[in-house]
Amino acid sequence: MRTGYGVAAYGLALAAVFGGTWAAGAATGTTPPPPEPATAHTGDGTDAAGHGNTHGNTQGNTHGDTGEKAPGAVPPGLSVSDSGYTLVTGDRSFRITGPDGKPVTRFAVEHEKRLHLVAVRRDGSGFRHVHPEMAADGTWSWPLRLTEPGSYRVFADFRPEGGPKLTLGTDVQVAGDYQPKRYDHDSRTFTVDGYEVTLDGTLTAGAASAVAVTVVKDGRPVTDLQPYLGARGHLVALRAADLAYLHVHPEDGERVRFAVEVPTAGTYRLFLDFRHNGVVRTAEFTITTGEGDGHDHGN
Ligand SMILES: [Cu+2]
Repeated sequence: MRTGYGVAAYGLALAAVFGGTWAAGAATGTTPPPPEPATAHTGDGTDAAGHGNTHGNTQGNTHGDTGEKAPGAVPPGLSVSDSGYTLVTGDRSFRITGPDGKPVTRFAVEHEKRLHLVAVRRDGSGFRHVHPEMAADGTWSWPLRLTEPGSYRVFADFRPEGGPKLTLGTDVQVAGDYQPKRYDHDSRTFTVDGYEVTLDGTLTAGAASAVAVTVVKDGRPVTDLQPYLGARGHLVALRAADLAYLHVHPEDGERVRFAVEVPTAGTYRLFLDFRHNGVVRTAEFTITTGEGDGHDHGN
């Protein structure tokens, strides 16, 4: 099953539907998954501001290239440099340099932002999704406060004006005693602030796989999830083995459904940003592809 909006990464398609009324209140902040400090994300500031009043259309968005990647193509997020563009990190700032070597200053707005910055620790914990500010010279502020020790993968998800959709990645180290978390078992239900979020479905490598999302609070289905950054849900899927990056968005419909296509068999960490009562929260899941993967394209 293919969907009409942009597909960011190697043919992964997502169709998520949050039924009910869309409200357009202001986003007041985000909450990271535990055990990250509750203040870590909301304190980033840049992520909390400016989302409320500029909800774009949620369909026909311009996120991502819709073209198919060739089989075996390297997925996004694994390289610090691609198509002449490079992610250059500095002291509490970063830049995207272009093919001419100069900082890029013009970015296309996608999902209401010129650049989406996502970070996750290499063990698959501590997911963040923030939106830094760019100075006129192309220098971006560094909005991440990474407090837990470890090695983090940081992704810059953007499209330079006139250029290709790109996700560049780099590693950032936080000194200290690193106690990696293990995600050995699939985890399809995540509870955050009383919201119980469940992913149902099977991921099959190389094929569109239906995944359904259910959000329940106080024993009742939540049917009035709000737009966030122009969509009713944002999903980042990371291949656990190497943190290859997939960023996908929902489309309208009566039920919360995803059609996810992952490139290879294996375990994926999935992070769903959703918004309700003006607050963005993240649910995280671990899903391993089902039987039959890796042999063919399923059907
Ligand atoms: Cu973003």
